[in-house]
Amino acid sequence: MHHAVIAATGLYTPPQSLSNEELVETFNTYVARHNEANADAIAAGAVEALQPSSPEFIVKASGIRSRHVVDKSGLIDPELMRPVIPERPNEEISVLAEMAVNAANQAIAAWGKPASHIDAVLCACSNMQRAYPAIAIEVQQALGIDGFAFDMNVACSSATFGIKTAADYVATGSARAVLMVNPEICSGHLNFRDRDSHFIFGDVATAVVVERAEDADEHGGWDILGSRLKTVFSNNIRNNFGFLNRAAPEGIGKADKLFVQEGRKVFREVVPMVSEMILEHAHDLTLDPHGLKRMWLHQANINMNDMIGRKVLGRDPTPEENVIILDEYANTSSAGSIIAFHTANQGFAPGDTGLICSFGAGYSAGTVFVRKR
Ligand code: CO8
Repeated sequence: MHHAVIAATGLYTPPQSLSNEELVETFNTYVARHNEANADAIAAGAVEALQPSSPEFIVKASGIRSRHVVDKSGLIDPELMRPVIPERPNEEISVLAEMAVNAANQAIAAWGKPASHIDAVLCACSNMQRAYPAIAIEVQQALGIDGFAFDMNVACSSATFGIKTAADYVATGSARAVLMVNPEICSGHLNFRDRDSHFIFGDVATAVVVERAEDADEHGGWDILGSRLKTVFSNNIRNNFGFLNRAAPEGIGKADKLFVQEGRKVFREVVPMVSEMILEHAHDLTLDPHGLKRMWLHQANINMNDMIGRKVLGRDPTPEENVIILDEYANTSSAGSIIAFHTANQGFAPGDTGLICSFGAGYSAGTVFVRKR
C-alpha cells in the first residue's frame, strides 16, 4: 500500500461577480411586478402576495455578501432570473469542462510535473452538464492524460468523496497520480425566484492533484492522514431534475426540478452529525482536534461553520483557524472547502495538521485530515 499526498490545488473563479444588493434589487423588482400583476387576486385572497428579500437578512442568516457567476446578465434581468449560457457545438469544449480545465491547469502548474504523469481524472461535483460522455473524460482529453476518467456526484460532499477515491486508487496502485476537479455552475440549478434560497449559491471550479508519497516532493504538499465518508438519507435537500422528467411532463418546470431545501432542518441535523464525525475520526487517528492548526470546512453558512468549529476546537476558533470564503463566493457546493484550502494554507510548519471537511445533500459528509510535509 502507498501513502497518498495532496500535491497541489487550483482554482478558477469566473470573472463576473454579483453582490447581494444587485441580487435583491432584481428579486424585489420581480416581486413588485408579480404583486402588481396579481393585485386583484391578492386583494381577493386567491393569491398570496410575494415578500421582498433583503441584503441584511442574507448576511445575517448566511454570511454571504456576493458570489461569482458564469453569467450575470440573466441573473439581473427580472424577466429571466436564470443564467444565459448558450449551447456549444459538440466540437467545442463544454462550459463545465472548460472551467475544470482552467482550475486543473493551475493545479498541474503548481505541481510542476507534466499532465502525462496523471493516470486518472475524477469530475466530482453536484451538477453535470449532460448525461454522457462524462465531463471527466472531456477534461482528460483536453489535458492529454492517458488512463481513465469518470464523473461522480455526491452534491456538496463530492470533493472529499473524490479525494478519498483518489487516495484509495493511489494507495492500491490503481493510479500513480489522480486529478480531481470540481466545476460548479450552481446558478444553473438555483431558483432565483425563491426568496428562501435565491442568495445561496455561486459558480467556480477547483482542482486537486493526489499522488503517491514516494513520488512527491519531500517538503511539498500534504500527507493525507485519513479520509472518511458518511451518508444518511434525507429529503431535506433535493433536486428532482432528471432524465425521467419527460416521462412525466406535468412536472416539467416545477420548483422541485431546481434546488429546494428545508434550510432550518438541514442546519439542525447536519451540525451535530458533522461535528461528531470529525471528533470520532480525529480520535481514531489519535489526533487531538484541539491541536488542529486550521479547518477548511464546507462553505454553506457562516453560523454552521462557527458552531462546528467551536465543537471541534472546544473554544471559539479564530478567523485564521476556521477559514471563511463564503462571504465572497457564497456556497459553491463541492468546491467550497477546496477554495478555502487553496487560498488559506500558508504559515504551516512541517507536521502541522488541518482538516478538509464537506457536508451537504444526501445527507453526505467527508473528512480529510492532512499534515504538512
Ligand atoms: N429576505 C428576507 N427575509 C427572508 C428571506 C430573504 N431572502 N428568506 C427568508 N426570510 C424570512 C423567512 O420568511 C422567515 O420569516 P419568519 O420568521 O417570519 O417565518 C425568516 O426570514 C427566517 O427564515 P429561515 O428560518 O429560513 O432562515 P434561517 O435563519 O434558517 O436561514 C438559511 C436560512 C441561510 C438557508 C439557513 O437555514 C442555512 O444556511 N441552512 C443550511 C443550509 C445548507 O447548508 N444547505 C446545504 C445545501 S448545499 C447542498 O448540499 C446541495 C448541493 C446542490 C447544489 C446545487 C446547486 C444549486
